[in-house]
Amino acid sequence: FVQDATLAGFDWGSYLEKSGLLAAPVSCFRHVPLCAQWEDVYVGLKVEVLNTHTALPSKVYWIATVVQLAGYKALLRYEGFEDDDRHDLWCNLGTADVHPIGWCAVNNKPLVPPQEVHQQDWKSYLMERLVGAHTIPVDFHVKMADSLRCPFRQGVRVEVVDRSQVSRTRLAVVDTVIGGRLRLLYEDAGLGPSGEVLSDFWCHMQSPLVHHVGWSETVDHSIKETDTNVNMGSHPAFRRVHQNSVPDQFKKLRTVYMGATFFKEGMKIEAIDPLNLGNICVASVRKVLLDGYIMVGIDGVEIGDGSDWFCYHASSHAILPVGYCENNDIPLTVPPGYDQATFTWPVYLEETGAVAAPQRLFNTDDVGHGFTSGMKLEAVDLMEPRLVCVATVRRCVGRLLLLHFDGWEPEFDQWVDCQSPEIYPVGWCEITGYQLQPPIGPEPPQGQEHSHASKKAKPF
Ligand code: MLZ
Repeated sequence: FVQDATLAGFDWGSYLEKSGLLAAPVSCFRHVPLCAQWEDVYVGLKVEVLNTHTALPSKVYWIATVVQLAGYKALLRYEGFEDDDRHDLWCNLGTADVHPIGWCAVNNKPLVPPQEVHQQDWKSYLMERLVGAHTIPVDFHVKMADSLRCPFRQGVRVEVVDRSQVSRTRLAVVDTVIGGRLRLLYEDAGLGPSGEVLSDFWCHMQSPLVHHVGWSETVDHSIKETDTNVNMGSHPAFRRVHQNSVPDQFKKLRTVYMGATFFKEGMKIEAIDPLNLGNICVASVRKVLLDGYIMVGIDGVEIGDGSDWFCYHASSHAILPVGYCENNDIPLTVPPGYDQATFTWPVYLEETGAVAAPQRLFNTDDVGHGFTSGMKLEAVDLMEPRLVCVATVRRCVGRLLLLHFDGWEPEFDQWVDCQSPEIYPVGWCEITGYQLQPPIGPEPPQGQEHSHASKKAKPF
């Protein structure tokens, strides 16, 4: 079920107009291009933009005002149309021919008003309109280009979670990089009859699931031994000289003190189920690794051999103190045999003879992220991490966001961290050239759900 939004006729501008024009601002996403510049981007800015209302054969420009912002998208109104919104156009500020005021003069480009606008004395009209007007920063596009640079190339080796067994990592090689998102090929994934890779994994370079070569050994995490009988040599990503990734290429996690008061094996917690990201479950610390990492198992559904444990860092948003769901009005997924309505932590702890992990070990700091429910964005479906989809923030609880994929059943909803590198502003796919998955089914997104979803794919 993979689609290309542009080919499918999806257009963010008209979609937003139908759904209430609310989108998360670029400044909410710390890992994306222009995040730091975005405090200088607001409604009322004036820019010079390609004039599409002209019969002239050559490129000409005209001045326009930002009348609406939605992620990277700006709704622009050409100077001279005053209150007439019929010619407004959505532009992507990261890609389009949009420039600061003065750019045409400096670059010798003609400023020509739209045909429909009749005004004799443009010079004095503009002078009057431009006095005191603000424009986008001069280095906007330079900053854009800078931030799209990425320390990963085809052929770089990493350690990444093994999608066929989530408790271990596996060596993989970068095949493709788009917008900082990596397509990773496991070193022993195997090739099909026509040379296609049988198993791959996508994640952002800042994802907590990807690490430098040697990481697993360093923190005492299990890693799959590469099956040397599988030869990937005929694939382009493997023909390159392999270059091992190093710690500097990855995001530094906050250092945690692991003294006598750290997580201990057997302690109870609440945790996001890595295979059902919409569920927060009763869970246990199964093993304490090094450098602040722990292995977590979901109570009552574990296979028993540890192969379904999942590694979370102590600073992860995905592990929560006992009582978190109750305090925040989130339905807690309880172990089989328990009833959500009657489950209580004190009784459960007593029955299992376990203790709750102390509250202070968790990173539940409210970070003041700026997301609110109803905001649209582009978000990775982490169960199928190649897909970046049209999504809506459904709830905000502390640093957690519950994301809904437009057009899909609520079963597909996922809890993510507000600083997840796998969520992007509206228009990010257009800028990076990543394929966007449009909402499925007919358009109207106004709150109501449709029922076109197929069954949830598991695992991943
Ligand atoms: N194979 C899956 C794709 C689901 C993608 C959902 N993205 C929100 C299915 O069709 O069930």
